[in-house]
Amino acid sequence: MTNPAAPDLDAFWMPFTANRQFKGSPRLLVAARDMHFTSADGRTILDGTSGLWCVNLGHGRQRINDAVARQVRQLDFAPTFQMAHPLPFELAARLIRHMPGDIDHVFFTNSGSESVDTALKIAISYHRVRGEAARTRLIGREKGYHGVGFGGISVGGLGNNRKGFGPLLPGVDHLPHTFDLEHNAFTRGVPDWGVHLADVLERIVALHDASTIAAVIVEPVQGSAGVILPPHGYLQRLREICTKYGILLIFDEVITGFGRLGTPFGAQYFDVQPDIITTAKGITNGAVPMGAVFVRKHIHDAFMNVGTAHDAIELFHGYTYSGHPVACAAALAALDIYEQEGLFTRGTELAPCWEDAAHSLRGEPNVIDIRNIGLVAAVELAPRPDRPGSRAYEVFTRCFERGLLVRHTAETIALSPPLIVERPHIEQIFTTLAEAIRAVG
Ligand code: PXG
Repeated sequence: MTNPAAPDLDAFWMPFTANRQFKGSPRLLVAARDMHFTSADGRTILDGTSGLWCVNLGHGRQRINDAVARQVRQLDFAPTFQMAHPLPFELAARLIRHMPGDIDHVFFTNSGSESVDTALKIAISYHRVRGEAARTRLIGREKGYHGVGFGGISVGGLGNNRKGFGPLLPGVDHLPHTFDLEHNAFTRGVPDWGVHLADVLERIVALHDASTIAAVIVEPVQGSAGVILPPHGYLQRLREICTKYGILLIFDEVITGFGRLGTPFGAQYFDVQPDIITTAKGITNGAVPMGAVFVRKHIHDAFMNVGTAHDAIELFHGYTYSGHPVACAAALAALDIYEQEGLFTRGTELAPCWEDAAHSLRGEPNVIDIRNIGLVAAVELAPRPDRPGSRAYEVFTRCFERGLLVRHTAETIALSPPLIVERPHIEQIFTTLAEAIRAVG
């Protein structure tokens, strides 16, 4: 019989992974509870990253597990195309109570990538049903990560995720990113410098004409690119320019949603009203794949009031698993926990302690920047001239050996623990990380 802790590693083509390197020295996780994983060799690993930014409530939540088990026994699947079951209606009605402003409808997907493609399609289609069919251009941002669909990589701004895949979507332009060590290194929270970078949107509008632009999509805080924060006033400025020209503003909140910043969504943290919000990850606490796209009233209304026949399908878009019963059951149970345990806002309480702990790493060898917001932090390391990225990778492996899971991309170590994190965990995270940085230095 195959040992489940030591399977044959060959056939699984791993995502976003150096497969050959990994399979030479694998790191396997076999169990998880609350703040910790258990590794295949029986060690306890503190989860400093909520899995991949998704297990916001901590691992193995009984309420979610029970709900999933019950649901799969009662109704494993039901279609939502011209048919339905009660759960997505119940879930949608409850979710929109936590959304900012007049966001009042939800389209369900299965991942962040699908949420992004759905949002981009809704944006283009919205203008079309209103008689502005020329508004098809999409504006993303350098260093943006919007998943891996062709829509998402087209508006995304990470070169490695784009360069291998041909010409991508036509009619896409990009805002500049806001990463700047010269002005903003070691800023606590949101930096002061850089609001003028939002004004580049005016130039993009002048270049293409507003009548051709459907939407601007940004992450309120860029996650995958290594935690890049919007300068003070930057998102407000984007909002003003979008409003001025009738362009939809999409916030991709796959990471910033569900309490990560200490508010239910990033839109509330920054007090900026987007037209569409894309989500995934924390919606089910990562237990079952699910995503959701939230839209403001006027967007949904535009599709319902176009004057087409009552029996016409309003949007030719959807997934077999949109509103899947098991995903809905997991999301409803997760929502109970967010609400009952106050986890949408717990980040606000812990943020000062988290910020101090993160910035205590200033002065450690090769640390050239530290960034933080809510329960997110990033430590930027000086690249080795001959092998960029190798330092962060070594810090990551050393942390793992010492019982801490961190995330590394290029020269950034990113941290985003479950929102149930306690002060001793925070201390352990940054002590272990500091030791690893010194050892690798
Ligand atoms: N948008 C944003 C803002 C994301 O962060 C996606 C879309 C895509 O979601 P799916 O569910 O299709 O993967 C994401 C995903 C990391 C990391 O460590 C981040 C993501 C995924 C995996 C790793 O930075 N974000």
